[in-house]
Amino acid sequence: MTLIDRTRTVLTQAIAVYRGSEHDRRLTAVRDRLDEPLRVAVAGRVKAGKSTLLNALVGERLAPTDAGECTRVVTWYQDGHSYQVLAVPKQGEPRQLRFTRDDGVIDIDLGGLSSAEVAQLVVTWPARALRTVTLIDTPGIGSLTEQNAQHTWGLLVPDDEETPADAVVYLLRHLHANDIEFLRAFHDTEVSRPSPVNAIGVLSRADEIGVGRIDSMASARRIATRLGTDANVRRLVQSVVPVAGLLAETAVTLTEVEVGQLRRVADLPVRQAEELLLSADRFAQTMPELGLTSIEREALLARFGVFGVRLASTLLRREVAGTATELSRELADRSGLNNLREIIESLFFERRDVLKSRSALLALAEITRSCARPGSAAVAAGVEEIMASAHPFNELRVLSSLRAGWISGKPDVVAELEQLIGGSGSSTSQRLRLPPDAADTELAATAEQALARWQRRAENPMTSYEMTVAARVAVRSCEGMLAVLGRSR
Ligand SMILES: Nc1nc2c(ncn2[C@@H]2O[C@H](COP(=O)(O)OP(=O)(O)OP(=O)(O)O)[C@@H](O)[C@H]2O)c(=O)[nH]1
Ligand SMILES: [Mg+2]
Repeated sequence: MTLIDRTRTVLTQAIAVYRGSEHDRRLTAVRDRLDEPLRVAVAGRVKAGKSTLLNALVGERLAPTDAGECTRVVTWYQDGHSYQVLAVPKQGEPRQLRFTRDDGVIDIDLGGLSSAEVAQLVVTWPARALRTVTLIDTPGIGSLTEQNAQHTWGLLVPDDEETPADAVVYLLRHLHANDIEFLRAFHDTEVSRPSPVNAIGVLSRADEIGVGRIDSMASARRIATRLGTDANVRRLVQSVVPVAGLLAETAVTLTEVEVGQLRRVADLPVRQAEELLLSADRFAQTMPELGLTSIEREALLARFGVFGVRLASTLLRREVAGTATELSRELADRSGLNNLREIIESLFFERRDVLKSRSALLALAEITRSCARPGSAAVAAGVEEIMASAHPFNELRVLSSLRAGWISGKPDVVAELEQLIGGSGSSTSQRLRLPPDAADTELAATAEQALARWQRRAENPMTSYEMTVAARVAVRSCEGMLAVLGRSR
């Protein structure tokens, strides 16, 4: 039986046990959630660029950025057949809200409610990107009002309810003490503690790191790599990737008009263009012969940032990109968006079932702990049994131990172990460090070798206890891959 099926079975058993109680509805919701898209929250400090990045991931400018009441409300973006916005007030019934769309940006009318009165907004929007994931935009932590911070905190680290998000993309600008504290609390749960299994770090607003210089992304990549190997960070997130969110958002919503405006900059002699783009102020105010009004220039800066204008005009000048489509693709790539998408794919989507089961089992464990009923002990035992025996959870546990630095060994052995149990992605080729198009025979031969190697390590009396436990898990991972490869042949 698959992990999801086992989880569903124990949930069904729980629903029978708690029928007629206050937990009835909640358990049904937890079970339904197993089949719904993965829920990924975008979190981080105030103005870290969360909403902008969310828009880049969706491919539309849905989430409000900058000022406005709505940035202070937890907002869900989910797929659906029609466009609607629902407010869930803290008191009273949920109600539909009116919204308008201007230049692609949606503007929600809270209909007389203040942001403090709204528990959450649910935006239903037919968008391809939302078919596999429901994104949750959160108000910034450490924000203007203490109340806000508590709100987000409550969403991600609830005291009495299941965590609404299955995974989190955590935006870091510079590593801040609050960031660490926040991430710790989010991970302080049963399956693994602390656990980097469901969090990815994004070094956000990466273009600003090199003060908008054309090589800003390279600097950002170096910093992200360093952060990603920092022991404190590794305990909390799986990896840290740099993303220039604003450029990413603009790339995926680029218009022909904007490309036409950028061409004017691209057509300037290089030296003149460089001088014009020395600062945002210069770009906004000098060189009237450019043929762009100050409003147009301000608009370009707001959409691209200085870095983006520099990069995009250079790409056009060098004919790396000729059309809007080409430019959009090039900018999405260079902003780090494609890289982030790949990482979300391999660390979240390919592990969807494990993350879903994990959320459900944590919720169920909480209910059985807080409310005993005839039959609930058997449910609790069932949950325990799945958490202890299901191989994906064992992998997650080893992964967290590795990340916490509890398993020591030669660096290359530790690195191989981490990869083998799915630390960099759970596809067979990623685990075996082979290219994605490797043939099954090659995959199988490599898996056989890894199996033999890890069996020896597991049986070697000189291996430390922690490494022995981890080696046994690695052996099971190899056997699992071989079983799947055998079936497909
Ligand atoms: N240069 C640059 N500016 C960015 C980037 N991402 C966001 N911004 C700008 O930063 C400001 C805040 O962006 P948001 O996306 O609203 O940030 P947020 O984290 O959602 O903010 P709150 O919800 O208010 O906490 C906006 O003016 C964005 O245009 C980026 O990658 N580069
Ligand atoms: Mg926001």
